[in-house]
Amino acid sequence: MPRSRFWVGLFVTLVAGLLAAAGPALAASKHHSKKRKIVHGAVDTGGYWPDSDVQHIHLRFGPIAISPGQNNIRLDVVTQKPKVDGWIVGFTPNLTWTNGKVPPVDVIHLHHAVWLVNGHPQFGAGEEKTRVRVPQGFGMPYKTTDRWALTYMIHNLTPQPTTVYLDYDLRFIPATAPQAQGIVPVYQGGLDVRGLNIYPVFDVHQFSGHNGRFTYPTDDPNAYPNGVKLNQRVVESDATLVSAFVHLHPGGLYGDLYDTRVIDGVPKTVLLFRSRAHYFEPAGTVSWDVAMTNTPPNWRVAIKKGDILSMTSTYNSRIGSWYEAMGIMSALTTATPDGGVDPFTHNVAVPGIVNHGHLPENNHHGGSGPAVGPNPATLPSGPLTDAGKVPIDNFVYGQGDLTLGGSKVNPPTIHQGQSLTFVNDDANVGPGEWHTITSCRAPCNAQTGIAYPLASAPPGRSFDSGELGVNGWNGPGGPPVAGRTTWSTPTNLPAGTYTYFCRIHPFMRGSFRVISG
Ligand SMILES: [Cu+2]
Repeated sequence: MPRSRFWVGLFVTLVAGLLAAAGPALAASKHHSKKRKIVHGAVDTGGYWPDSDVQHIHLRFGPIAISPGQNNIRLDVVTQKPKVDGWIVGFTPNLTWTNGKVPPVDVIHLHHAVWLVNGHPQFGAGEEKTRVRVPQGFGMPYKTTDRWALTYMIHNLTPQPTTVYLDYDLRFIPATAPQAQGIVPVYQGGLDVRGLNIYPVFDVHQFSGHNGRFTYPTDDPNAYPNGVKLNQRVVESDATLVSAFVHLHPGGLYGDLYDTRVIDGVPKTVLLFRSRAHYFEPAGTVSWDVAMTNTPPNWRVAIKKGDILSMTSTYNSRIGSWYEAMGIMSALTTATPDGGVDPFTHNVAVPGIVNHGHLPENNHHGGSGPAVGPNPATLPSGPLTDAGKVPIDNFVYGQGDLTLGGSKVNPPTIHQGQSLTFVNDDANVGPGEWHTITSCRAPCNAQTGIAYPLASAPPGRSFDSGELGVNGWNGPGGPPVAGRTTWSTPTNLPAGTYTYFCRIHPFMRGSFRVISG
């Protein structure tokens, strides 16, 4: 990325942090009281570590060979680490080709990557590429003997193989540096609405929830069937929270961090922070052209032993369905109390700071330009195939694919009450080429991009097959695959022409038709 934008972003972040410091609710950590100074009548509680105090270490994990259409989950040991003990005070993830350029997000997509340190999630990255900045005075302890691993899912939206690296820029302070003196250690105490899980996802169905918004787990009565609330954890000892932000997927609006404490025998819950999705995407809340908000650098919240921290994540359910969505909260916390505001006496849920600006890899939005094929509604009916099968071979739906010529483009046709069965013959190619049949609003034939097509369809006409494949993570049936290679259309679809796409490879489009009688 151009350095100038980085500096502008950092400057905006710092200014926003100073503005936020004017709020009365935020108190300095006692450890850094010597850094206090008066700014416009308010207490300046400090910002991020200045550039002059930190080393910039650029690391690359890879090369990672990406097969055609890949969408699998992998776990690897990471040897690309700092060479000396010290403190990590910043982390900026990216995904690059071997030449260092960043692939467009509609070509190669970083679904997620989580860096595990000694078995615990420490850093994460999604396509929103949130940059972690640790407030000045704090740091994540690092030892050369720490064992690093990476679990990641990189998604090739094309049928061409490629090679990429996961890049990460560390802001680092060696243990021997003078500014390392007195650093207060902070640790990742994050939350996930699906708990600690190799593939923590849930589905958001269009029109679910309330008033066009669906909050997980609140709006899903079956979120935790055995009663264990995966979205919360009990605080084990008094501590201070110093940073928080959330990871969402397109469609996501915000993630909330709450604290519940029993006060005078009555449990009370307060919002600690709402991390909002700030979309640059012209089409709205629908793509990875987004940045999250993170807490200002002077945000300090005193939490107590026995508190219950919890989170929810909220999606826009008016505009589409969001399959395999996520809600993950990063929260840095001290091990022992280091000051901070009591959230039950003061509001700490201050507005966040937009983490970065628009990224050029999100420039291709789609939805216009030359159509990938004809409008299926205008096509004559294809073969009448009640209980028939449509094979999927080499990224093409065998009948009704919008890219096919001749009569093969015509929608396979069934009678109402019957169903058409799709069979993914690519499921076992390489590490697996997994496809979906997902309804999209007709005609669904515009150009592919990060914002098109969307999993939207009129009420009663939506469907999704899941990822058709059998060998997922850890063998048969593991995530993200559905554990089967076939899917049959619902038998209750009203008469009409149905358009669909593959969520994994959105250039794949097709249609089928239901007729009455
Ligand atoms: Cu596909």
